[in-house]
Amino acid sequence: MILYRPHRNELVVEHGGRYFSLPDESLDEFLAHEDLHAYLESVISAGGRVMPFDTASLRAPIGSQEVWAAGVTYFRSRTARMEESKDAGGGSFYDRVYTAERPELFFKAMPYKVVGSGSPVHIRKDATWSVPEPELALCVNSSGQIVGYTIGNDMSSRDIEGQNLLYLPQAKIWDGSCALGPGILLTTEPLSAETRIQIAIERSEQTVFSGETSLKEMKRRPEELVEYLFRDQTFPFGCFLLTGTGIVPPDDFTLERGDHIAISIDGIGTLKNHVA
Ligand code: DO4
Ligand code: MG
Repeated sequence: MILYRPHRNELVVEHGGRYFSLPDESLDEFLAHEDLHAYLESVISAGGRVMPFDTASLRAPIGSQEVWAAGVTYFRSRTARMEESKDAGGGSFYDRVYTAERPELFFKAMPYKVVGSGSPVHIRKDATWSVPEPELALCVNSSGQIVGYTIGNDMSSRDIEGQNLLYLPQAKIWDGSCALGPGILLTTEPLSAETRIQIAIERSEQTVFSGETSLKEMKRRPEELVEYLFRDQTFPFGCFLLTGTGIVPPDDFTLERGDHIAISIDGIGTLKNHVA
């Protein structure tokens, strides 16, 4: 697991419960290593350990990478979008993209807009129906190889998206609308289809929504999404790609300021954010 220690702005490798510092190395440089795993082994065997540190608040594990997202990759997402856009006649678009060969991919965030675990996410002031979208995020290097995984929150304004499909960028992009973390699980092995994605939202210490899905519910393969994203597009520093949500709260649910959102993915950890 690669973590970003916030105050020192330092990359740290967590391995077997111990922390190994990578001073003077940015995530951009780190991801550029041709054989990342051999490099990691050399870091670990060279020692250079750091003391355990407070992981309650971490910088988002991102350097200069753009963040992109896939949509309607789970049946649950298709159904929810069809419902929210039915008055605007958008329903069939979601059904069609769910079954189409080409996936829905959209731009989500510049790195400076991404928050890490422990930092606040925001809801739009002009939105009335706001939800978190818990998603597996792929960490992809500049060659288009998936080198790791993290957790993403694709915060969304469902009322704005439902009014008109052309409002999608406004329903998806604003300050504090994307969270990534807590760290990057580095592996070139695909994650098991049994991997669970879970979310719990607490308000005044009560759980007001919880949900769960697993990667076997995802209709598209991660490699397929990456292949489309890299068509005629270069990412000199690599990129992050959120793979879509399979958990949608009931239609009467909207986030409120002060809510605590915890998103967990087996093998990766928990991304925690409160709504500011
Ligand atoms: O088409 C709208 C976005 C869908 C999305 O973000 C998702 O399915 O996760
Ligand atoms: Mg999404």
